[in-house]
Amino acid sequence: MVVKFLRVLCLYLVGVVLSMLLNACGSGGNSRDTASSETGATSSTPAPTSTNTPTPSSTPAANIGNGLIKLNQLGFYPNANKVAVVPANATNNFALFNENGEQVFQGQLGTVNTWPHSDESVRLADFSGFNTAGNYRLRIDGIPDSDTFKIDDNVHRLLNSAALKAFYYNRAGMAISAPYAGDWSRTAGHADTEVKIHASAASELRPTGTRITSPMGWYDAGDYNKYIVNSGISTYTLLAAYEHYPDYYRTQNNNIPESGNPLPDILDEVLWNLRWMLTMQDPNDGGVYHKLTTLRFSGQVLPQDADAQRYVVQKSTAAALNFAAVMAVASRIFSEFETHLPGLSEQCRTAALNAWQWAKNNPEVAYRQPSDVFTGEYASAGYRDEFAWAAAELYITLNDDSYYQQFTQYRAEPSVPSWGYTVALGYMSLLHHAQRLSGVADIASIRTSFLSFADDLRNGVNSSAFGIVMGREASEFVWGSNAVALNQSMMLIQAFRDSGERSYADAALTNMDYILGRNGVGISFVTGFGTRSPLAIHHRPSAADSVAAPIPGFVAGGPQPGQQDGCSYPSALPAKSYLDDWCSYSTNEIAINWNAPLVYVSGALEVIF
Ligand code: G3I
Ligand code: 9MR
Repeated sequence: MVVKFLRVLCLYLVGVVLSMLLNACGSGGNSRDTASSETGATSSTPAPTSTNTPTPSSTPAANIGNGLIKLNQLGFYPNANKVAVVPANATNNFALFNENGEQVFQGQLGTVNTWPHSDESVRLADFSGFNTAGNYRLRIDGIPDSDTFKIDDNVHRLLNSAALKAFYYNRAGMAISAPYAGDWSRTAGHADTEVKIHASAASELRPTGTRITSPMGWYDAGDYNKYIVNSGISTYTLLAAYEHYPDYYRTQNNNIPESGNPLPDILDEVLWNLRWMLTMQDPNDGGVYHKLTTLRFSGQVLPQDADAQRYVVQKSTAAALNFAAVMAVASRIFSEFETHLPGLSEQCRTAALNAWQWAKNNPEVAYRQPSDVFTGEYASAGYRDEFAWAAAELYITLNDDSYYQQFTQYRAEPSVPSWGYTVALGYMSLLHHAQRLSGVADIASIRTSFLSFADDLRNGVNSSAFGIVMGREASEFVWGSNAVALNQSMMLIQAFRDSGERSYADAALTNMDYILGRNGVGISFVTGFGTRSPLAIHHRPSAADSVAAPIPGFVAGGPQPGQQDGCSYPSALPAKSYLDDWCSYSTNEIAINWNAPLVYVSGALEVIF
């Protein structure tokens, strides 16, 4: 750990020194040395192999450059909008240079506007009109050139693979081995074959201390626990990615142990968690345990060294409904693969129905953290949104009108989904299946509600100084703010898919630019991707291993002003309150429900643009 800390410190210092040097160069004009250093730094991006999968680079690039010009550090699609944010005091003109140092485009900066969340006055450089593939830098007199970026048809393809691969790296109960993980291989931890029933979960047939087996699943985040509520939205989002873009995912080879079997890799990944989720249902009554956890968070150790007793804790209404919704979706998707997975679809269907029934009989069972348990809570308040979502999925899968009536009973207007508020996921599924729903479904009203919600998101771009959707309200900067941005994009993509209206897809892309550099701190928030990306995520496997670079493909939680971890932050501003340090679990942790929309959105953009 100490060695690791020193390595990261060294890299950081190298970065600072380089950055100072680059600043010095930049202040005297635009230097070609700056350009070559920055080009070198992009080698942290995993390179494609012959199987088109990312080869992780375990030597992190030093975070160089100063990012004064903020843009998507991976780049842009030829046929899509291309925008950078630049300081307000820049001169009026900007130009684009190719790798040979030739100017290929020039334009005028937009008007000065202030983004309140970072208190920055900025102008936009819009070079959407330039669409030739290649490597470029943006130049403005008086400040250092931008990072080198690409204009490329597949600019987010490797990111999409890596974001999905991150789930593999977070698998519980499996050795992560070298052929798939390179330097990040590790031995298995958390077999979860001797999990105890916690007192809060005791029943007549399973009294306190009963041992059950509940293996597999993904670790939730930087911690090693497994939570049903958060698995709900995460697993659903990956299933939806496949359900909406099956052709894209069928051809993706992500170099995981199951690659090459009859299932697309994304479904193999989902299965690892789905099989665990199935074990979380009490077969005696259909209820679902809220979480599988140690009593306290482990130290900064690898999975195999975190061996405290694990428990399943209390059944809850939210867990039952998240479970029911996911099982309903899984049942319809895995019915396509009956030969490879005989009986799974039916098993999921029965599991969904039993959980739904439990929730109907127990509609208000809140999760209350027992006094001896100190890990994540995921205690959502109010379950109408989960009832509506589960009802929508059961209606689609079973084609039974009574579940549509249930959906209408619980339905609320859509909003950006999160682990605690999932109603929009029901809308998303209903819109996707609109063509094959029975006559009882009032698709016109679902569409009207959804598109009006999407219009509000899309219109955010016009009033944003950064030209992005994220940041319509300061309240969007919550714990996991990057997932707010990504889920906004996922919603906009639904509006695009339903209406064919291109401006929704354009708006979705602005938030991907935000995640990858056009943001308050000018970094790419995804490990291993971009010129400057997080090195010290709050992720136990990344922190406790002997590899300098963090595991790639994880999106950090992102800036938010809560600072609940008590670390020392550089700023209190919502969009700048971010710290690339293990200490910062409230801005620099990673989580499955944040990575899942990264997968969905990056894959969708690859298909759309
Ligand atoms: O709902 C209120 C809202 O009404 C209020 O306006 C707002 C003001 O800050 O707060 C909202 O509550 C926040 C809640 O998330 C819902 O967004 C809390 O402040 C915030 O502290 C809470 O953060 C959660 C965090 O756990 C602490 O409980 C995150 O959403 C959640 O993603 C995170 O999840 C953890 C797990 O517990 C453990 N595993 C790691 C994982 C990621 O950090
Ligand atoms: O590591 C924990 C992280 O996964 C959680 O999201 C976070 C909030 O619940 O808590 C982290 O654990 C911290 C604990 O809450 C307080 N002591 C320090 C722990 C991290 O080092």
